[in-house]
Amino acid sequence: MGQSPNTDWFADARLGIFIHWGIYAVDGTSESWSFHNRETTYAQYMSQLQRFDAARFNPDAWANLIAESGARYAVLTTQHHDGVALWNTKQRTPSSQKGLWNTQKPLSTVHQSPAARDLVTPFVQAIRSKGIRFGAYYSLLDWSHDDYPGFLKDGTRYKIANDSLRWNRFLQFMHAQVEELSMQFKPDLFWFDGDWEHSENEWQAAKVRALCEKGNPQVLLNGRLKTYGDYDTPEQNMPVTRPASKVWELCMTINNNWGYRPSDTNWKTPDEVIRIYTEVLGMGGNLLLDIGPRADGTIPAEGEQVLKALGRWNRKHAEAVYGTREGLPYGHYHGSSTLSKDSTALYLFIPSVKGGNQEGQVQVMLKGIRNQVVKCEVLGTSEPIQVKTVGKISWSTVPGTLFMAVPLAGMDEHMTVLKLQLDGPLRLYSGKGGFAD
Ligand code: FHN
Repeated sequence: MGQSPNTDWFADARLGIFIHWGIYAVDGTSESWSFHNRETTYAQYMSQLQRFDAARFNPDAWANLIAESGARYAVLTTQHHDGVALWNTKQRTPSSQKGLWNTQKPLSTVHQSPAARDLVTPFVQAIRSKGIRFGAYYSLLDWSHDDYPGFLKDGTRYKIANDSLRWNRFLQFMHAQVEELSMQFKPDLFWFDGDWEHSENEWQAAKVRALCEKGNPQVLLNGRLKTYGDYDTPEQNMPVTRPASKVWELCMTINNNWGYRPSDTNWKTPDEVIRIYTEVLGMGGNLLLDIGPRADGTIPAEGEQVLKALGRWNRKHAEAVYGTREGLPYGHYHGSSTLSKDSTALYLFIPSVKGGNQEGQVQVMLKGIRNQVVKCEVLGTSEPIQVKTVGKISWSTVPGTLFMAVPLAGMDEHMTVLKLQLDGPLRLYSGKGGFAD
C-alpha cells in the first residue's frame, strides 16, 4: 500500500465528516444493500428516485456544521453501490429493467429525480470556501449497470472470463466517471469502496489511480483500490493494534447505519464518540465520522448534536488535536495521548468522571519519561498542575514515576486534556525497572 504522495495535510487533519446521501434516504432503507440483499425489490428501491427532491438542501448549512465540528475534510458519496450519481455525469447506465428510469439519460439525481440538479458541485464549493478539503466517495462496483456482473446477492449477470468485452464496456463507463470526478472536482481525496468484488487487474487499478491523479497529482486514495490506496481504512471496528500504513483512518457511523434510517435510534453519545476519537488520535489515526442526511437535505438533530459537541471539544483542545501525532506507546500511561509534531509537548486524555464528588481529584500516573516537565496544565483552564516525582534513585539513570493530581472541578464534561510541556523532544525509558538502563 502507498504510492507515497504527501500525506501531511491528512495526518494533521485528524477529523473528517463522511456523508452518505442518496435516494435510499427517501424510504429510510439501507443504502444499496436493501435491494442487493433482497430486503426490498429493485423496482421498489429505484422508485425512490422519483421522490428524491433535495428540497431543503443547503450546502452552506452543511459546510457550517462541518466547520463547527472541527473537521478539516469531508467525504461525500458521489455514487454508492446503487449506481445513482449525485453529480452531472455524462455516462449512461444501460439497464435491461424497463421503466425504472429513463435509460436514454444518465442515472443521476440531475436527470432522473425531482432534485433535478447536480448536488456535488455546490457542496464542494461550500466546504472549500471554508477551507475544508473535499473527498469523493465513489463505489467501484455498480449493481445497477447491466454490464456489471454483480446485482443481487445470490446471482451474477455473467462471468468476466466468459465475456471480457462486456466487462470492458463497464470498465470504460467506470473509468470515465472517475475521470469526470477527477477533472471536475479535483478531489483532495478519492474514497473508493466496493473493491472486494474484483481483483486489482480486473479493476485496472493502476489506470484508476492515474485518472485520479490527472485532476490532482497530489490526490490521496483511501485503502480500497486494492494495493493502489495510500492508507488503511478500518470500518466501524476499532483497531486494537495500530494499522500498518503511515497514516490511517477509522470510518464510523453515529448510529448503526451510514445513510438516513429513522428506524435506527442507536445513537452514540458525544461522550462515546469523543472517547473513540481520542483513542484513534492516540493511535495516530483520523476519525471519519458519518452523517446520513434526509432526502430533503436536512440533517437529523442527533447527528448534528454530536458534531456540535465534538466541535466544542475540538476548539477547547485544538492544540492536542490538530497537527499532533500518535502518543505514548503502551505501558507509559493508562489511557490515550498525543504528541506535538516535535514531541516536546505531551497531551494526556483523561476520561470524564460523572456524578463524582466535584471536590475530588483524579490521580494521573506516568512512567518512563526521561524529560523534565517544564510545565503541566489542564487545557482550557489556567490552573497549573503540580508534578510529583516518586521512586527516583539519584544515582540511577532510570526515571522516576510522575503523579499529577487533576482537580475534578476543572475537568471537561467529556474528556479532559492534561498538557505536559517537556524540556525537549520526548525521551522514553522502556526498560524493566532495574538500577540502570
Ligand atoms: O457497503 C458499503 C457501506 O454501505 C458503506 O458505504 C461503507 C462505508 O465505509 N462502505 C461499504 C462497506 O465496506
